[in-house]
Amino acid sequence: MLKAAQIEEFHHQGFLNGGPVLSEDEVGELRDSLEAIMAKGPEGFGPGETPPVLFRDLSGGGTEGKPGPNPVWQIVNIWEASPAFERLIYHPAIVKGISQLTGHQELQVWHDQIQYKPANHGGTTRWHQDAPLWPIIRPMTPVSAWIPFDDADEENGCMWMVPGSHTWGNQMDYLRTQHQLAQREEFGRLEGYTPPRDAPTQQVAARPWAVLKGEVSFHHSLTWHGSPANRSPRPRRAIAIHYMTGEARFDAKGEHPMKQFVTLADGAPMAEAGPHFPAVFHQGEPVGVPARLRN
Ligand SMILES: O=C(O)CCC(=O)C(=O)O
Repeated sequence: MLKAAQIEEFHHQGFLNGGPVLSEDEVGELRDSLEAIMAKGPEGFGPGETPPVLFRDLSGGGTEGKPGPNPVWQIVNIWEASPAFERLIYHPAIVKGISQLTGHQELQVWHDQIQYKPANHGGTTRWHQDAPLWPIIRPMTPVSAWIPFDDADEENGCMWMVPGSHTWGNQMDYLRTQHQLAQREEFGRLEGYTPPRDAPTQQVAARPWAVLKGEVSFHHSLTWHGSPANRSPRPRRAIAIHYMTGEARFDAKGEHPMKQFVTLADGAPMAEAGPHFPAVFHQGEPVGVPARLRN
């Protein structure tokens, strides 16, 4: 359970460390499962296996389907390919935290995504906001959980955040003008933006956001965030789990890799979108891990 002061901090800053949620053993199990999937690679899934929805290098530096020299491996819906990750999306402390921060009693998974920055040459995740990248969901999905499987710090490419930026609206056009920021030394140098005059936060003060392995960090879907390159000898492995509230409706105009699984009419509740979007919180309680997945 999050305390009232933590919830207040989240609403003020747009992000929050919710504390440890995974034991060493649980982190170890998730790492093993992730490494097994990395070893298979995007093309390594056999006919009887369920692949993740996307498995690609996000850095943009590759050609002809090959990764670039500084990859950021993105695996979307690893939960569909790994029982350990499927258990994780139901984690009671995580879904309770999302419920407290959104004030919603019904929650579903929108999608998850691994971002894996390999040791020594991991790439950059450019400054962005999440919600504008999700145009098939209305209203905007409010809060995500981010859990690292390595201590994530400035050296291995932890996320950076801008406190208060979740109150400034959709600023993706501005953030795209800052996509040259890639390395740790320069990542905080956002320039040329003035927050709306009536916004509670008037400074653009980017800061590194270190999170220990097995802790959960929550961020609002409009909080400015990104993560610089990993030049350290340690990998930086993490998952973001993006949740939807019971308010979410399908917007058929937009495009998104998850759209292929939605067969709803425009404006229909995403609660009816089917098995790729599992319910994890119902009537104010965690749904719990399905029986077939219990150890
Ligand atoms: O893992 C990262 O560095 C970035 C994750 C991210 O962009 C997100 O959780 O929305």
